[in-house]
Amino acid sequence: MTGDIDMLIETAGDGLKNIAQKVKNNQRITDDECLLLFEKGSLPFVGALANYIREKLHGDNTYFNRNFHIEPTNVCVFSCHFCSYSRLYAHKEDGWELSIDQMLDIVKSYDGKPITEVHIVGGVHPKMNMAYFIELMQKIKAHRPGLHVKAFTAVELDYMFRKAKLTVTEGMKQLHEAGLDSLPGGGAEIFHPDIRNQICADKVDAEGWLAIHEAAHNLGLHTNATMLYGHIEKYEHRIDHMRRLRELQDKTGGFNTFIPLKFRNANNDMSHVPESSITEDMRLYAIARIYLDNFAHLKAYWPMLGRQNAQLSLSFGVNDIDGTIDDSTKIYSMAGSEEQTPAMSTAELVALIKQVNRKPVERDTLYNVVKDYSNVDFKTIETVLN
Ligand code: V47
Ligand code: SF4
Repeated sequence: MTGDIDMLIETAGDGLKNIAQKVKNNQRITDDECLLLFEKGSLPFVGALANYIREKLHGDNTYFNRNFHIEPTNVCVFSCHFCSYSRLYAHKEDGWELSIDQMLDIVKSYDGKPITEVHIVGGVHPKMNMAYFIELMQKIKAHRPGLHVKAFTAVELDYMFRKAKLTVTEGMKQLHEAGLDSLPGGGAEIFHPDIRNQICADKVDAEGWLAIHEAAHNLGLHTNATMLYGHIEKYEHRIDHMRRLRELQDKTGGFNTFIPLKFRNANNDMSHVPESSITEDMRLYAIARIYLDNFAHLKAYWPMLGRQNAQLSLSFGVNDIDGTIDDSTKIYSMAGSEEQTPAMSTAELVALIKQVNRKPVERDTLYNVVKDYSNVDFKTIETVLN
C-alpha cells in the first residue's frame, strides 16, 4: 500500500504530487487542491489515493445494515425541481399518506426479523405535524424498543418546528424524548445559494440545514449528510458544500457518514439535464473521500447507483453500501434509478461485497459491528442465492 502511494507521489505532476504527499502524511487538503483534483485528477489517480485512505481507515471492511424504509407520504408543500416523487394531493394521481396505524403495521411486519433500523422520510405534508410524529415515535418504541429510529430530513424538521413555534433545540429534544435516535442526511442538496435558489428555492437553506444537524449533534444524536450532485452545479459548488460539512464536523464530530446522491433525471422538471457519467461518479466518490478527512465513512446508496456501480465504488473510497432496504422506497424508482424495486437480502449483499474481494460486515446505525461475514463461505452464500 505504501509502495503504491510512493509511486503516485513520484509520478504525479507538481500540484497533484503535493496532494498525494499530503494524503500519505495524513494532512488535510485545501479547497484549491480539491479543485485541482476535480479539474486535473485522473480517475486512476484519485481512485488510488481514495483507496489508500479507505484501506487505512477500514481495511477491506465494507459495511451494510439491515433496515427498512417507511415513507409516510409523498404529499409535499415544496416544489424541488429535481423531485420526481412529490405530489400536491394524496387523493389524486399516485399520491399517498399513511396513518399512524398503517405505519405501525409496517413496523409489525418485521417482527421476529433481525432488522436493526427503520428509516423514515417523506414529503412535507401540511397536516403531519409534531404531535403526529411524536405519537408515531412513541408507538414504534413501545412496540419495539430496540429498533433504531433514523427519521426526518432537516427539511421536514424545519417545517415541523416552525409550525409548532419551537426552537430547533426544543423541537429536537421533544422528538428525541419520543424515540428519535438519529437523522438521515437528506435535504442538503447543494448548499450554495446560487444553485439552491435554482433547484429548491422554497425549502430550508444551508444555514438552517446545518443548524438542525448541529442541534442534533449537541443533543448527542448522530446524523448523516448527503449532496445531490451531477446536475447544474459546478465543481466550486461541490467544494463549498463539502467545506461546510467538514467545518461542522470539526466542531461537533456528529456526522456518521457522507452520502453523495447522483441526480437522476426521469419524470421531473430537470429531465433536460443530462445525468453524470459513471467515471464522474467514481471521481466524485474518490475526491470526497480525500477531502472529507474528518468523516469516518463514505456511503454509496446502491438503489440509486445500481448494484454493479456500487461494487465499483468500493475501489473509489466507499466503505458502506447502506442496507437491505425493501421495495417501499419510491423516491428513486420514480426518478428513474437502476433499481425499480430496491430490495436485497443479506445473502445478496454479502455476495455482492465478496465478489469484489472486500469483507462484508453487518453494522448497526452507529457502526457497531453486528456480524462479520468475512469467514462465511462464498459457496454457502451462493447456495442461499440460487
Ligand atoms: O434530499 C430526490 C434526493 C434525498 C432525486 O441518511 C434525488 O442514510 C437523485 O437523503 N435524483 C432523500 N436524488 C434521500 C436521502 C437518503 C437516502 C439514503 C440514505 C440516507 C441516509 C439518506 O433524495 C433528497 C434528495 O437529495 N433526491 N430526488 C433525484 N431525482
Ligand atoms: Fe418535497 Fe423532498 Fe421532493 Fe423537495 S425533495 S419536493 S422537499 S419530497
